[in-house]
Amino acid sequence: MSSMSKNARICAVGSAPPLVDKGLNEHFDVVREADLEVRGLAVCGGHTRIDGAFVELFPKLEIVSSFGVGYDHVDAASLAKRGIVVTHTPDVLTGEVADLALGLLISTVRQLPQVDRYLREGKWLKGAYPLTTTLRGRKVGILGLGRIGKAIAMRLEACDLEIEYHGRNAQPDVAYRYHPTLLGLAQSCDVLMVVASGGAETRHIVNKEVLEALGADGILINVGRGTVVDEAALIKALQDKKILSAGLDVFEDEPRVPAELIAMEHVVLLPHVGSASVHTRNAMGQLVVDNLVSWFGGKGAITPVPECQTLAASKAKG
Ligand code: 8YV
Repeated sequence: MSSMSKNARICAVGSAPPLVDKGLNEHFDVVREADLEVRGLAVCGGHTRIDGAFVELFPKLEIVSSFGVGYDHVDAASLAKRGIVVTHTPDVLTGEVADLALGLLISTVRQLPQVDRYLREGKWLKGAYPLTTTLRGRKVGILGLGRIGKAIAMRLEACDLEIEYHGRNAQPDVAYRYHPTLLGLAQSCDVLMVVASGGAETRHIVNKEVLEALGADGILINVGRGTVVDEAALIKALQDKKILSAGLDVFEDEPRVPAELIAMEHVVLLPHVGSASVHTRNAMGQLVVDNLVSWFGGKGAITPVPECQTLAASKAKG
């Protein structure tokens, strides 16, 4: 790496995985506290909101390299206005999260964790596990047909399932039926697969009305962000049997999960593990480092977030 980047001071925010720590230390002068000379942030997890007020602590800041494809903890629009580029880690986790989403759907419908517990508790010796509901004949509504949504759709097609979707816009190159409203999608489907990203725009859009529209056989799967679903409304819908079940990898106030959900035997709950394989987390971590290395090597950002793409292109030095 050029001496140019070794001279750049980077502040590591949150708990960086070992590979990120190693990469940062190899290429940069790394600190853990705000410092007037910091030119880049490496943001890995944690609950710090990276907004205009936070970046005032770093007057020389040029780039924020964030771990994860979702970046609802970063106010990218306001940072872009200040001339700070934000990057994230798309693509490298797409297949992993899509695999998990399919697994979670099958686990929820066929009750795999419950069936596993049944065997371990010795109950099979006394009789067969009760018959479950099925994936056969179901129609899946995808909320958020981006990179991950499309990878999930591809897997659902292989499962011979009908697919429809809702998002900001209809996508002309996509053959699945588009619903201009989320309620319309929920009325038409009996599985709602939430892949949408977080933030003010999507907060609680999956509400009581949407959940009830799925019907008594309805299944909610969420691998996007917990804030997209009104969790209190979901708990009520499950308790009142307005929907059948839910498979959740994300929650409103992680890592806190409501006791009401934990008490429900018929839901499947995962601790936000969508991208959590060694392979994929390493690829994500490498991209956090690579964005900084590329930037301070004068080659621009590799994966700027959409709000910063114009800025990143105009600032690319090489
Ligand atoms: C990560 C995710 O677990 O990429 C995302 O947006 O939600 C997950 O892949 C998370 O970002 C790690 O903090």
